[in-house]
Amino acid sequence: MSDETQQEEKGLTPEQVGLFHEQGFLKIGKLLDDDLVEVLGTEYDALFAEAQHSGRYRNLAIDDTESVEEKKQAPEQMLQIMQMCERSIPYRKLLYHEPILDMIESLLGPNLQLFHDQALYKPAHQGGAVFWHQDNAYWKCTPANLVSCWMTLDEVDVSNGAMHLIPGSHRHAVSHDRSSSTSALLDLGDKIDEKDAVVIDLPAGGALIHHCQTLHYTPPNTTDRQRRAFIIHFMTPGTRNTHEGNYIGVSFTHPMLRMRV
Ligand SMILES: O=C(O)CCC(=O)C(=O)O
Repeated sequence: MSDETQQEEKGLTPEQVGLFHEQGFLKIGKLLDDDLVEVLGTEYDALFAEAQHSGRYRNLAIDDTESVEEKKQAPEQMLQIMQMCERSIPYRKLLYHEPILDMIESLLGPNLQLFHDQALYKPAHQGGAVFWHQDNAYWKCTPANLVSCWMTLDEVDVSNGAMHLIPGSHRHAVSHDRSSSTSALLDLGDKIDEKDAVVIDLPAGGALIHHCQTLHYTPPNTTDRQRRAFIIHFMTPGTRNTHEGNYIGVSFTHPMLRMRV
């Protein structure tokens, strides 16, 4: 096989790129092999156990300002650790996983910088929802072209917290309100017609890519199966955070992940 042919096989096909631009998301299916899922799952469990002990996590289902005890005892648990890559070598290594970077390069070009990563954990029986939103309503980044790779460590379907997305919604920014039930989340609530949503089932080690303006939601998890997800949010260098008005410089927190300048 020639180098040229091998090169063509990397990343997304032109059809997948076209579908991403049309829908604002793309289902990849199984991406991470089972050995890697095992390593990441063990690390995930250890980091959440440590976080629930130290308080270094958020429960997005309740108010941002609650104490560790209140976070733990809340009836709904939508648990978040930001920047797993600053706590864990396997998660730092995952940022550089070639098959992920090849796919993102197909969408953003060869210079890729980390915006941030996060783990979003819905424990069995009491996993809370992430309400309808566009990511860039939180981030306010410009240009609004960031792309996220959402990965699962468990089999995920509609009953334990699968991703719901509205095709084509990435074309326009929508104005958001704070949720009335938790100050941690935005919520578009009844502005969304759920009949338009596509629900993405994935196996453990599965992946979905979405644009930062695609409207999405994940429902509560009331099953006896946990739902562990991990997300890498990618940007191009020169992205500006309009909260602060600054370019997001290259740093330990926002490393370059691939560079061909
Ligand atoms: O994992 C979830 O439940 C929500 C994920 C999400 O909102 C995102 O990928 O931006």
